Amino acid sequence: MTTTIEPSSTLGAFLTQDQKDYFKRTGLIHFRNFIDRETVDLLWSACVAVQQEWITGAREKVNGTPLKWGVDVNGERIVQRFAFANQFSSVLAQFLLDPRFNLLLELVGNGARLGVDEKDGLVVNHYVNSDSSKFTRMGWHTDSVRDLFMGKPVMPMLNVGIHLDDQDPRNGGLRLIPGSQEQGVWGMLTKKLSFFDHRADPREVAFEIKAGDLTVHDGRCWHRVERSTLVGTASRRRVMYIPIIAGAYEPRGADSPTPIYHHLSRFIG
Ligand SMILES: O=C(O)CCC(=O)C(=O)O
Ligand SMILES: [Fe+2]
Repeated sequence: MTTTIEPSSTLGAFLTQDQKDYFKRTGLIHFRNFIDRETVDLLWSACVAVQQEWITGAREKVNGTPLKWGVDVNGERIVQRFAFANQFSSVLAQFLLDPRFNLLLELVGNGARLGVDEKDGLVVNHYVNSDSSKFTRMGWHTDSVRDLFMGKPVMPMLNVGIHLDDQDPRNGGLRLIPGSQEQGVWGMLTKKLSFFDHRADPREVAFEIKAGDLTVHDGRCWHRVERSTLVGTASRRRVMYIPIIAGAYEPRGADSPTPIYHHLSRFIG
């Protein structure tokens, strides 16, 4: 049985030494109740409004990043992976101004910032198990390997997850190998076949998630999303990610090219 990690003590006005040490050692941290259920609903409504705009405009990409389209349990078209959602919604943009995000910058150090217009901006993943849904899981990968695929050096990067659904780890959800942020570039390229390998790993841990929780993981850690054992609405899992980035400022815009690995992702699911 996969170990479920314990949530951290509450995120207060500053990160405690214990919280910082834990993150440094494991490459992950889980905070309960970052936002309340009302805010969860508000954020999701904002996502739905963005989705509606993209349906109307038949949008395929944002700033070069392809959107992942799918079909919900009721047959309606949905976006299963949003990119730069914050650039289409003042509610989402405002949310990212919450000063508590700044506390997390310290986990990276000098020059760290929220990637509101870099990488893929605010990503929203919407997993659901249905006959026609294509997005139900994600294979092992490190987020930092995307830098390598783009021919860039690996820069410090964290991924901050804001969870919009409860997730009982016995049914699926995020899996991560603690400590794997130490592996170096060679490990990222050779230890697993990125995005294709879905097999459980004896070292992986799971998360007992409540809607409104926040997780942070180091971009160099191996992680994956296990497909829900449930089907239909009960399998729904929605989570937003905003990166924390350091190094050269590299905003993306309407003319940005599509990263090559997105062409690859058509073949995997
Ligand atoms: O859905 C998740 O919790 C993880 C998603 C992920 O790893 C990614 O989008 O890179
Ligand atoms: Fe990831």
